[in-house]
Amino acid sequence: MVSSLPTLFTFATAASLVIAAPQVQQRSNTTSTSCSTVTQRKSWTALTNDEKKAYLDAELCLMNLPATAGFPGAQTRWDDLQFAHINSTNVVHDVGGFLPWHRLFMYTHLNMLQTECNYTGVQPYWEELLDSDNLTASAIFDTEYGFGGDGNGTNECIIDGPFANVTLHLGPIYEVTDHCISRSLNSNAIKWANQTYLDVVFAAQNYSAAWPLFSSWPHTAGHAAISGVMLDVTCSPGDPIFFLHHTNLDRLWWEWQAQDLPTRLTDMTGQNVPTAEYIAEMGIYNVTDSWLDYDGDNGGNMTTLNHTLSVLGLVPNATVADVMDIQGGLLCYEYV
Ligand SMILES: [Cu+2]
Repeated sequence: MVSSLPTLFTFATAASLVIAAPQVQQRSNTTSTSCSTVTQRKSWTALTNDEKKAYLDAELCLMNLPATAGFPGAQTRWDDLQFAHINSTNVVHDVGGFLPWHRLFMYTHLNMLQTECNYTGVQPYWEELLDSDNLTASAIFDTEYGFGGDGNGTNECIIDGPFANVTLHLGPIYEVTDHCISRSLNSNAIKWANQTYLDVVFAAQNYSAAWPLFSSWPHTAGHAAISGVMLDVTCSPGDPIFFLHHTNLDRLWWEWQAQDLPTRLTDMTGQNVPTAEYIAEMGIYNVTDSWLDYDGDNGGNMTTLNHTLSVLGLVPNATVADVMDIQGGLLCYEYV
């Protein structure tokens, strides 16, 4: 038996909203290429220490590169990446495009590591299932070959590992403030990543049934288990664990898709606008009509394969169709 759906994220409503409402960009056609060299994505625990170090160093590189996108409040490339999530929050969560957008966001992050920080390794994921009985023993918290451990003190700042001295500039929510990477490990929340919940998710027969389950259980698990910055619905990419967590979610979605190919390469649906309840609970902006005019779904509130996915120009806009297949051309990877 599984318990009822957990609340996705909880936090106080932002006192001041200083970041502009979502920017929209015209879609630029993605050049279609074929997938010939398939790259691998591996569990963090499958990397050698040297490979782990290379990934952690590349993340630090992005955190130290100056911002170039012109986003308000962003000082570093890490901030630029985080801003694309912050400013997209209300159109990429609690919607059908949730999984496709985050798939493109994982691609964006890896692309920045490769092109701006000379990273040549694989994208790792956090295999949360394996840590669902013993969160604090996870290898991802290693202080040398991992992301450091729990937060400490009233601000819950992390105090060890490669990112202990990192200053984030965006957040909480839509605010612009300097703050640390905070965590508050929650061993109860990681249970939503366990086999009991995965079995329910994988039993879903279509995307309509599956996406809310992915969102509620394996998705919430990692965010709430790490907590702190990771529990901030807009700013969670400030903690580099975000990218291991969402790559794992992407892996799970792909495994679900792979259970019924090719049908699930085109199975897309869901609302384009989060529920009013979700918007109020999260304290995020309402979605404007201009978004619905622009998003590729002809003004309707149902996500289609034509739906536009934007990371605000960090990589060219794509459509949902462009990311349905992880070896479709734009994307070219496999999970091992
Ligand atoms: Cu997100």
